Formats: sequence, C-alpha cells, structure tokens
Amino acid sequence: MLTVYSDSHRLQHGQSELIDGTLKPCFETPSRADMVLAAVRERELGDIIHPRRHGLDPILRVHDADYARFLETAWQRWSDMGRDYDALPKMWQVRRLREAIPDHVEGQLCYYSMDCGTPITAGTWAAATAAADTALTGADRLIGGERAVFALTRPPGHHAAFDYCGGYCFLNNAAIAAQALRDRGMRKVAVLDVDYHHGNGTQDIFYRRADVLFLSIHGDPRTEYPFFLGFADEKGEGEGLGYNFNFPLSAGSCVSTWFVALDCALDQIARFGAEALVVSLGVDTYRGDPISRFQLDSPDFVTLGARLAGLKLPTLFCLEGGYAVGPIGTNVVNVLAGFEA
Ligand code: SP5
Ligand code: ZN
Repeated sequence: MLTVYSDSHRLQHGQSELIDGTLKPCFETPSRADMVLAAVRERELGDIIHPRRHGLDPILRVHDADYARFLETAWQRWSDMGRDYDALPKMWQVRRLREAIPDHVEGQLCYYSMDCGTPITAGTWAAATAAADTALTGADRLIGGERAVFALTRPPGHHAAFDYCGGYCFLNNAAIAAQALRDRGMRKVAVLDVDYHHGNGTQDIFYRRADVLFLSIHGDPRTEYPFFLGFADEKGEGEGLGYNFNFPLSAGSCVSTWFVALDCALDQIARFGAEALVVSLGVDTYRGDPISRFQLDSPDFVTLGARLAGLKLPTLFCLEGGYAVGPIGTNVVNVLAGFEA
C-alpha cells in the first residue's frame, strides 16, 4: 500500500494540555508519526511519497474561511503580544453570552476552539496544512486508480468541525479528502471513524448531506470525550437524515462488542452504495492506550483491516488518534497489512 507522509508534521509540537485538572505534556506528539513511519518501513508496506501542495481551496470546501484565516494568523497575533509559549483558550461562549466573534486574538482563540487540549504553536498552520495536503494527495491517488492509500496525517483531524478546532485537531483531513473525492467524480463517499473518540468534526461537516455517509464507533459520550456529541440518536438533518450513524459503546467494552458494531457499520456502508471509503483510523481503541478505555489488542487490528477490505472499495486511510506510542506503529500497520492480505 502506498503511504503519503510529510516531515512537516514535526512543526506541531505542543508543550502541554489541560487534562484531569492539571497541565500535562501533550499526548499528541511528533514521536507518534515517527513510530508509524518506522513501522511502515520495517514491514515494507510499500512506497512512501511526499504530499503535493493543494492550497486553500479544497480546505475551504469544508471549513469556514474566517476560521481558516484565524488558524493561519493566530500564532503571529499571539506572539505580537510578547508571548513565546503555546496559545490555549481559557473560556468558552456558553449559554446567553454574546455570539459576536471577538476582534482580539485571545477572544477568537476561545471562539474558535472546543477544548483546552489543542495548543496553537508557531508551526501549527504549516503542520495542519501539510496534513491536509497529505490526505488530498491520497485522494488524488485513489482517483488515479489506486486501490488503497495510507495518509499518515498528523496533526489528526476528526474533531475539527466547520469552524472550530479541538481534540488535537485543526483541519479535518478526512473530511477534506472525502469532499475532494466528491468533487472529482465519486458520487457517494462513506467516512468510517474507528477512533476511540466520536468524530464530532466530521459529523458536523456532513450532517445535512446525503452524499457523504458518516459512521463512528466510539466511547459513549455519557462518560467519554467529547461529551456533547456522538449519541445514537444523532441521525442527520434535512437531506442528511438517515446518513449519520453513531455507535457509542460503554467505556471498557470488550473486543467482541466492538466488532459487532463494526459489522453494523459495514452493512450500512454497503447498503448506501458508497463508491469510495475514507477511514478515520485512530488506534486509541488499543487496550494499552493511556487516555481511552477499549480493549483491542494488536492482532485485532489485523482483523479490522481484513473486514474493511471486504467492502471492496477504493479506500483512503487517514491517521487520527492513538497515544500508546510504543505499539502505535504495529497497531496502525496491522490494519493496513490486514487490509492487503
Ligand atoms: C484525535 C484524538 O484522538 N483526540 C482525542 C482528544 C481527547 N482529549 C481529551 C482526553 C480526555 C481523557 N481523559 C482521561 C484521562 C485519563 N487519566
Ligand atoms: Zn481519539
């Protein structure tokens, strides 16, 4: 399988995130992508290519232009205030506060984010756009006839919505690629999100659309991040009604429960008549993940890959979460190798 990879991911290297009430070193680190790339090489998965630049247009197909401009300028405006440390928001626009977009960078940081775990740094925009280009180059190759491509995207994307960042995500790589596939002739595209956390951003982007089916298997938001979205009764709106499927599973759910949900999701993708599949591939479902509570073991990821291959669709894998850094490469490449077996 072809891999698309850019060293520019290193430009996103946050210091800390607020977790369990204290500032802790970021879980989402450059070493994650290094480990995945090393496993791709070691297992001889296939060629590794660099992304081509695609510019802003395909990003603005799924993201708000003012949000993108904020991301692009935030660090400069923050450092113009004399700050030489990461930008993190410190409050949110909750009920009955004004909805107007603040002018000041500090207010905008609060307006355009959903949590306090997603630091904006000097390299955030360069890294995030390189990840989008990585996914877009993967989409190019699918259009060119490739059966499957692995976009080694970092920072991840699935929590980034139309106009906000969060959950270590800035630009929604999988959604940008799914839209590019639509724009280049694929009539129906399915996005399957197997990350431990609900793909709230991708759901937000496609919630009113019938041409992109979104499905997510994740820890139940009653107890798990992102808490405010990912419930089973979110089925889409307007034309999109019936084209959004959430499979929330209790934290601690066993492997067989997880695969039952996967089978339900795969059935829906087949019924939909998808012409291409984008997989938001998080491996934080691993039993040893430090911030998640499912129990998949490394060999289970081979099974996951094999089941996905059963759909017989052109498939783009975009890397999302997975924070057990030691085994992350094995777990990701197990999915890809299982797909190809
Ligand atoms: C892409 C992705 O996987 N983003 C995940 C963002 C999750 N951020 C909040 C995690 C909160 C975990 N709380 C459990 C702490 C265990 N001590
Ligand atoms: Zn996750």
